[in-house]
Amino acid sequence: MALLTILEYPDPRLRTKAQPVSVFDAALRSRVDDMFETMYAAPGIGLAATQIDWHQRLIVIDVSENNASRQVFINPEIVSSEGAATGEEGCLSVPGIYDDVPRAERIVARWQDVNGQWQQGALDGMLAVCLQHEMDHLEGKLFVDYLSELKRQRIRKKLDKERRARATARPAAGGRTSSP
Ligand code: K1U
Ligand code: ZN
Repeated sequence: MALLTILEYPDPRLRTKAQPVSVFDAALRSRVDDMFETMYAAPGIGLAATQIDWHQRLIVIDVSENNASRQVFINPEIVSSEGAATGEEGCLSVPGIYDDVPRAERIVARWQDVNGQWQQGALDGMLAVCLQHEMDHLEGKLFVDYLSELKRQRIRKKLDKERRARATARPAAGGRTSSP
């Protein structure tokens, strides 16, 4: 298994629209394992393939408290939705930022499993919110797109500052460090 790099906002690759998965093979199952490992390590409750720069319609989610309920959604579609639920969301591609996002409260979704079998289910609560968030990723959409331009500007500045601070504290591989 491997830990994958998660793209961070405003990386333009996060805006790529993902293509349908058409091959259900061992390589796909290995990719799913790597995505779960990366998601648990982050830590997070969901991860879309877009976030690891793989532009296929693949999502992993585990909203359990003990990492014991892995769910894989391939080529997901929302069949119907009802109700409105606005709640605070985070995103591994926008680290440390949380804000309110309007979502449907309940959804009926269909998707393929790792064997290519179609599944359908009625989802609510955190699972419904998380699947809607992850499906946005597959369209190249981020939760910050629901916020004002002013908030997005502030978020970009904050993340930029944090990235610069990280780069100063730990120079990139191959970079020189000054001696005391
Ligand atoms: O898509 C992502 O970047 C994952 C994201 C999913 C999500 C969270 C909240 C609402 C909607 C979608 C995250 O997992 S952010 C981290 C997070 O919420 C969390 C991390 C550890 C424990 C519990 C939650
Ligand atoms: Zn996200």
